[in-house]
Amino acid sequence: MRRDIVEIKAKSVSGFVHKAELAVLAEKGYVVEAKMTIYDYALQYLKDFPPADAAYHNYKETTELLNTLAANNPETASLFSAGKTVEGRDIWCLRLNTTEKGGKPSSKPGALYIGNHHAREHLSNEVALGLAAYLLEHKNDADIKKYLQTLDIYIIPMLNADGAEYDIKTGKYRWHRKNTRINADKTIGVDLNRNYDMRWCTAGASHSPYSDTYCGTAPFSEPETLAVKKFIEARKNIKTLMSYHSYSDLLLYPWAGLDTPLENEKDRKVFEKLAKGMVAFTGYKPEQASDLYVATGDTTDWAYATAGIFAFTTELEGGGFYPGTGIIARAVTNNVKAAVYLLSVTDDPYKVLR
Ligand code: 0X9
Ligand code: ZN
Repeated sequence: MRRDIVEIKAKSVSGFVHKAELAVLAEKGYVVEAKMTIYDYALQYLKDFPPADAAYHNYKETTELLNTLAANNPETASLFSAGKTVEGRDIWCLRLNTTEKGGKPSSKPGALYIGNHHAREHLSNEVALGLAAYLLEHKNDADIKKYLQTLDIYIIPMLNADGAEYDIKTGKYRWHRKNTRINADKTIGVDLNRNYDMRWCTAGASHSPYSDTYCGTAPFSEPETLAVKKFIEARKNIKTLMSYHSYSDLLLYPWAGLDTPLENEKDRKVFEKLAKGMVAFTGYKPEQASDLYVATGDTTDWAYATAGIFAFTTELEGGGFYPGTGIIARAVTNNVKAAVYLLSVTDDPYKVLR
């Protein structure tokens, strides 16, 4: 007999049986109330990075760190949910602002940093978390203090929390990019960086659900991108945005979906100047996003076109999606400097032209 009883209650038992045993038990009059494969049972307990990459933060650790940062800095930080993912996880947003907390509007110029649009780009969560930790650790430095007092800073480190968890949940990386929407054909995921409503799905994106660049059934069909849309539409004060991705050592600016330069020459010059200011710290290559490849429906084109936000994509370093833990400290240090530079111009990005 292949049975392993784990728990005996008054009217039921739970444990492990070989699937062939189920019929034998049924014959004896037992009723199976619930069952799952031993594989699914094990999955419930894995859900984490491989041991060598344990320094990366999974969703639970990300949530805990954000809560700790907010709890330890109540005069500066507040944590709130910007919406829910497909699977119902909270999309956490840490706000740094010495006067307004939570969802309360602010008229101070705003900056928004987002990580982990793409599931397997775990370094992007680390950089966003590292930025949050740095700003709070240095809250009494003269320059940082000024930004915390005069700006409205938002950090959403793990937009695609479902995808990030899905990528690690077997204990081995799955190379997953998209969210975890179950599509009509049962394939998994929509590419969140093709789901924004800007020239949606007209180039560099696919209508095929199995594609890694599947744009979804409609613009903003996904709760994660819809959360960003609502977030930005509710906060007209946001002037700058950084979306962290990996990997290519690049700093990209609109257009992503058109291979011609931004029509507004003044804005194009601002983008170029700001990019130059940031890459001085990272050593990344600044270029128009479409120089990498033309792709429509990304965060930055939409944010710039609809809200006039100076929105950038950073393609972090590391030479791969899983560059190990050794890269984290350096990537955080340099990208924090670039992010602080972006804060230094958020009050009036056009000042770089003067
Ligand atoms: O393709 C993307 O969404 C980004 N690259 S990634 O390897 N992280 O997936 C690039 C987005 C910028 N847009 C364009 N290059 N068009
Ligand atoms: Zn990406």
